[in-house]
Amino acid sequence: MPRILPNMTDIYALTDSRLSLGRPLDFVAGALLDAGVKILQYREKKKKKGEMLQECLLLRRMTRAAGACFIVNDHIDLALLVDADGVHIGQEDIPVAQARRLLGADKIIGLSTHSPEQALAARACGADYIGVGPIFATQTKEDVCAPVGYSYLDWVVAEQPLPFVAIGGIKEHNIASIAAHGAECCALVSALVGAQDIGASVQAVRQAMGQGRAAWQNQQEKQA
Ligand code: TZP
Ligand code: MG
Repeated sequence: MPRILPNMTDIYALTDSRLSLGRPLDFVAGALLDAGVKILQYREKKKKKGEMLQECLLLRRMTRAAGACFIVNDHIDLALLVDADGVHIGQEDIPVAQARRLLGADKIIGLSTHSPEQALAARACGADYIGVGPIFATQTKEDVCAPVGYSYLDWVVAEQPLPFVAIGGIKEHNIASIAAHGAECCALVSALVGAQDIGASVQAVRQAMGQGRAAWQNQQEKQA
């Protein structure tokens, strides 16, 4: 039975200090949480472990106070040390089965996937949710694979039961379309932490997503 990722709807925000317009993490995370974001992932690729630990402690305090889920990218040790809700790992990181041995049964493990084969494997090895993408081209991730577009997303919506989050190049102008393909949760990095007004950006993204969801639900009802 997959663990339930709380709040796996709506917006999944990721940090990236390099895109945050020089603003400190507490400001950026505070703006996201004040705007009602309920899943926050700490994702920093270039920092030293000691600084990352301090930042994860800060985000654990802030997410707990806000009733939000806190996920750490890549670093199982940091997730354990700060009692995060879980980790998010990629295809080339420590495999899910080994991550599970370290994390125990109660922590959430998310796995990035780029193909139906990887989604099926994620389920078989006990991932709790999958990342689906990159849907569109993105500058945010180094070593990113080619965009998977809507074809993989449509397969995931139709064929696989794990909770999932769509990711990669998702912004206010295209999120309605992703929701209209059946995605309930979208991960955004640059569109949120890089916004001048983070709260306004969350609201705009949420509203566009709501329109896409309504279109998806209409279409489902017509087909029923
Ligand atoms: N995994 C797949 S694409 C991506 C990650 C972490 C980066 C997404 O960033 P953005 O700025 O929302 O395109
Ligand atoms: Mg990784």
